Amino acid sequence: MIEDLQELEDKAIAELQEAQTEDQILSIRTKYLGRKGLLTGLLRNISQVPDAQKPLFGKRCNEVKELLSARIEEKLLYQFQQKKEDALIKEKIDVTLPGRAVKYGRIHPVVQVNMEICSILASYGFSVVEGPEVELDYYNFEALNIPKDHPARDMQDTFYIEEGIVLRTHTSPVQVRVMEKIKPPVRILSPGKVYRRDSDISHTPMFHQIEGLLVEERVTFGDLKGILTAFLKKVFGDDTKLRFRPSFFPFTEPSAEVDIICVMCKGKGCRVCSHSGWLEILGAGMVDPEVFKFVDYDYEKYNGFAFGLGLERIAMLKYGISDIRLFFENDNRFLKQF
Ligand code: FA5
Repeated sequence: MIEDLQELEDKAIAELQEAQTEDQILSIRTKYLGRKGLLTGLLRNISQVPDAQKPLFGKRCNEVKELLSARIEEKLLYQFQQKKEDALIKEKIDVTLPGRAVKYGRIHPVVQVNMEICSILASYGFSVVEGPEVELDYYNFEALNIPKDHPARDMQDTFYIEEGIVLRTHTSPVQVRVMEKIKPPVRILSPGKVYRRDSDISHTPMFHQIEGLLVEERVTFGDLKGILTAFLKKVFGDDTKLRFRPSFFPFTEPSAEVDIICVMCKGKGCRVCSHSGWLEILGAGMVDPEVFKFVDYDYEKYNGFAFGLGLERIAMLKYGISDIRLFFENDNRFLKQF
């Protein structure tokens, strides 16, 4: 029996040397050391060993078991390391390959124009304030001298949230909110989104305006004209042609609209300017004393002017863009030109 043990050990070691894969090693372990394995079988037959040899046989069995277990573990570890090394060689990364280029975003042209205009107006002493986009009917219309049945409400097709609450149709409600809070002198501008039921190549349902408001003593229409002309020449260049046209807004009196010569057709008339040669970019006027009454300003002492300009229109003119809707399509090929 002791000789059988030696033979078993030699065979197992030889088979282990031949084994190439993890599966082969594991099956050798089962064959010799498993519950129904050859070594376990020999041990089970210990009753057939003469009594005198039993301690030696038992000892040898344990030695063989320990030796085989150790060799099997060694071989498994070797196999595992070998596999890891093979994988490392196969998955080698070429660190000299150039990396993928990162695509940088650009500042949206409307945001660029907004920043430029705000910084020019800030240099005239105007400071930026913001107002809510979901607005009370009171601020959007009522306190701007546009009562419920006033025909001027039709000028701005309104999105209603519910009775008495609208998506603001212009930035002018910020005028009232500011005047409710502070006493003159006032010099503010308020950029932001506004909403109207309107859509064609020069109108979108959401667009951006900048509101300007100045209230002091002895302000004249000449001051308004002077500031707007100086500021528009800074934005569009000194030789830009602009015109002031008489207009009507319930919250300013007198009122005007300012047009810039259409950059697409240089004033000849085209689809973008509705064949007029001009594009309207802002509305303005002297603050109507009726509005001052709503905010408890002394309209005998103070007067002022206000203006509201359309940012997309300005960006269209500045960059020669023929369709306002391009600003909202988020096409990278369009946006990366600015
Ligand atoms: C107003 O919204 C007045 N609140 C402006 C104002 C302020 C007048 C203060 C007097 C005093 P108007 O509806 O004209 O006015 O709009 C002002 C500018 O917004 C227009 O000149 C135009 O440039 C732009 N605009 C108007 N509707 C749209 C639209 N649907 N899409 C893009 N731009 C528009």
